[in-house]
Amino acid sequence: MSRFPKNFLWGGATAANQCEGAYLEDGKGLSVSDVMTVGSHTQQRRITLKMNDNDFYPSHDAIDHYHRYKEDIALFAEMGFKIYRFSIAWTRIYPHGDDEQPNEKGLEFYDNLINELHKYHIEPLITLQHNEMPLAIAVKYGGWYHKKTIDLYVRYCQTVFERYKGKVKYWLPFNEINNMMLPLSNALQGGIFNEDNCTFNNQKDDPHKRFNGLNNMFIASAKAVKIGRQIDPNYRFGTMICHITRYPRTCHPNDVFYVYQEDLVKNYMCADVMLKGEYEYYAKSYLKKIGITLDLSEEEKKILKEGTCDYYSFSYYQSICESTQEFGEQTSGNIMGGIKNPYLQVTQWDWPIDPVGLRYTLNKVYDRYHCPIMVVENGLGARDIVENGQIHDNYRISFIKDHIVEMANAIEDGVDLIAYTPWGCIDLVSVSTGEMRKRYGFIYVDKHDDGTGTYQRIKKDSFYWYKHVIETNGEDLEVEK
Ligand code: BGP
Repeated sequence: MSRFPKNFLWGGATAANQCEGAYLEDGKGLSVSDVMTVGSHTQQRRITLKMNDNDFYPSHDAIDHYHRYKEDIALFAEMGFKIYRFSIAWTRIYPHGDDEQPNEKGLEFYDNLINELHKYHIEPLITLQHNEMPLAIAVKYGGWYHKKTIDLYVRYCQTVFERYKGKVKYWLPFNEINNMMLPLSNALQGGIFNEDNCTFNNQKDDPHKRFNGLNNMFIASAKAVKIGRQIDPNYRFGTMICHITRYPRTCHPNDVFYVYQEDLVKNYMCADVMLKGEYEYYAKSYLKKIGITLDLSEEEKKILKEGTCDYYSFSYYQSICESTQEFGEQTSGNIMGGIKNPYLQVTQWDWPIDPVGLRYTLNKVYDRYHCPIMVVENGLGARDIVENGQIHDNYRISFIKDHIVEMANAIEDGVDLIAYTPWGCIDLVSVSTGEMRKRYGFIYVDKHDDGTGTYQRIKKDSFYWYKHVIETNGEDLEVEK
């Protein structure tokens, strides 16, 4: 008997800027991602604000999903997907953010995509901002720091909520909103460019702007949720948190308490605002400590309370260790790394592999919120080798298998886990490095870091394996081909 509930939503996840390409087609405007150059594990991506002829910008063509979505969705359907997480590129709907009318061609594209999903009974799960803010909003208004951006975002949401009414149930207002706790999210998420040229990991930071930008995102999310529910009472909204599970590196009480506070601020502060509708005591104390005053009126506080989310969703790739003491060896990770955990292996990109950390996280989160939970990103970024037209990615299978086992354990623990959408179910552009060679997919795409390739799609061994997992509702995790 499977430990997963009968209606468990198995699927996969992507984001428009990392897969669609067609970056100026059918009226689309430039997004903040369109000005990020390619990088690598050792060379940082640059954000150039004005595009240079000599630079390569991977989002421009990506994997050409814009023209190949039918083929891609047919492959997802063949694996048996019940749900597909994708993002709407804001710049296809309002190319500059403040255009008078929405761009009909952009709306049509997502009409077609959603209809294609319904053809195969796949539930859409839509992210409304996944690193796709119109660049024009960043340049003209200063991104999320400006209150005007709240209205522009809410108008964009209202447009798509009305257009796709009755066809969509699950929405995510923002991808990994808590990344705004870190300076590297200024440009890509906040649309806050404190300098013309910078690198992804090293941006000039003005914490006052960044935290007020985040505050404006909360208000925008709550307003959108309120309006969304009026448009279609069946809509369900979720948080999307980049959950970096943390362990104290030693059992020294100072380490334990330090990590406890880090965890509250970095992992829970944003979800608390979006699910409970207010800044918690520790969040107020933290902001005070770092000298931030929020521009948050009484009226806006009321809005936060009225527009809380229905479920908790998060990305989970790895855990980190932290300490108040100096430790030499470090590891990388999604958005941030930490002290090396001696008990864990790492991926080729130096991210620790920790399936039990997923069970631990699911339990902690459920204990706190008691609402349905979705794991909307998880997976292994690895180099794949094509041999005689085949990709034998047993390393990916074992990574995902181990995480599925721990999700099943968490369900047995009593956690209300309803969905699993592994990241990059089809190979796509990496956000941290801009590479193609860092592949997550069950489907290989013949596209390379320098932009060459045929775009041919090839089913990896993990494709057949995941299909079998879905067929058996997670009961049989052994390799089948
Ligand atoms: C998350 C982003 C995704 C995705 C993922 C993997 O932070 O939401 O867009 O890219 O990380 O990261 P990377 O692409 O850097 O391997």
